[in-house]
Amino acid sequence: MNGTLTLHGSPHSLPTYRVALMMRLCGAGFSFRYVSFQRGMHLTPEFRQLSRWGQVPVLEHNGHVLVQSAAILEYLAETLGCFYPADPEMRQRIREWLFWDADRLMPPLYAWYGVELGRRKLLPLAFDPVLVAEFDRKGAAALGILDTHLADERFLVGDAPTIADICCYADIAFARLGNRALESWPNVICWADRIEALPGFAAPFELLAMQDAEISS
Ligand SMILES: N[C@@H](CCC(=O)N[C@@H](CS)C(=O)NCC(=O)O)C(=O)O
Repeated sequence: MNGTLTLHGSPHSLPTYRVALMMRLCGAGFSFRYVSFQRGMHLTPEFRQLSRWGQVPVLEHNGHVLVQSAAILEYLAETLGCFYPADPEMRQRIREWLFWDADRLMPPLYAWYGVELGRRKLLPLAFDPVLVAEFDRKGAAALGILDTHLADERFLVGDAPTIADICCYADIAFARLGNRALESWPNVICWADRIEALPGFAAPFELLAMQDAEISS
């Protein structure tokens, strides 16, 4: 691969983690630029120029500026040639998982992390119990779908890990950081173990620090 990869994001950001994990599992070194929400770095004109919706993650590569973690995973899969089978049918199924994740899995599971940070007073967040019950209902429904699929499959698409697995796995990692044990979904736990056994795997805060860093392959 030509050119350097620069990831802008935060260790507390689930979508930042999935992009970092992808590069790590592909053995691609990258520079990390920490965007501190606490210091309002995502609101600065410099950052807004880079990220048109003002969100992390942003990946810079060879003059390209990429946003939206699932789209970044597709770009990296093509560019680095990993976790992406060539078969168009399989790519279609992978894309369907990426969209399903953004719609159904990531929102409630990431919300659990926010609830936990608020509960521990690490962030000034407080959620109405009705809202938390809704996160629980939606999270359980999505995990149930994942668990049923994984009852007979080792990975989400085909018999090897793809970007669909990396994308959805990040939600599991953050659900656990949100103090959810997930024992009601045993197939999800076994699948997560398989991802965690991949060479180069690193957990969110092992991979990214609260400061700029050069992360080697
Ligand atoms: N769908 C986006 C979600 C990105 C996202 O929600 N980023 C959050 C941090 S995890 C953010 O930048 N929030 C700041 C804001 O929206 O002002 C992706 O997958 O990249």
